[in-house]
Amino acid sequence: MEKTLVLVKPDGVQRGLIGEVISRLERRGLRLVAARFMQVSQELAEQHYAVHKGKPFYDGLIRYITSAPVMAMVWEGPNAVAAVRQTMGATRPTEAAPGTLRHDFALEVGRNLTHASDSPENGEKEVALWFHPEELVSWERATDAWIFE
Ligand code: IDP
Ligand code: MG
Repeated sequence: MEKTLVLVKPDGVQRGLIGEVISRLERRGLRLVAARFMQVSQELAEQHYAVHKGKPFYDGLIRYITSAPVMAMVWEGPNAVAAVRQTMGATRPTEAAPGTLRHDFALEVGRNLTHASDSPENGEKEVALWFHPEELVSWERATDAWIFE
C-alpha cells in the first residue's frame, strides 16, 4: 500500500489544527500508519529539506519547521501521495483550490500548515527518514473493504 509522510507544521500545531488535518485525512479514507508529536532538530530539518538548500527561502524554511513542535504522521492508501497532496492543496495557499486545507486555513506560502510527500519514491524515503520501521503499524480497518476496491 502506498505510504506518504504528512507533517502538521508548527503553524498548524500552534493554531490548533492537528485535529482538522487528521479529520480530513480520515474522512478521505486514508489509513493512519504512524504518528509522533515532536520537536524537529536542526539536523532532521536540513535532511528533510535538503532539496531546497540554496534557495532564497531555505533559511526561513528551516527556522519555520524547527520553531515549534510538529505532528509527524504516515498515512497509506491507494494513490496516497496524490490523494493527500490534493487534500492539502497547492503549495501557495492563494493558488490552492477552495475546499483544500491550504485554501481554507492559510494565506502565505511560508505558513502553509502541512507537508506531504510529492512522489511515491519520496514517500518511502521520507517515511524512512522520520520513522523507525517498528513504529509503522500494519493493521486492517473494519471499513477497508468499503474504501479500498
Ligand atoms: P510543498 O510543501 O507543497 O511540497 P515545496 O516546493 O516542496 O512545497 O516547498 C517546501 C516548503 O517550502 C513549502 O511547503 C513552503 O513551506 C516553503 N516554501 C516554498 N516556496 C517558498 C517561498 O517562495 N517562500 C517561502 N517559503 C516557501
Ligand atoms: Mg515538497
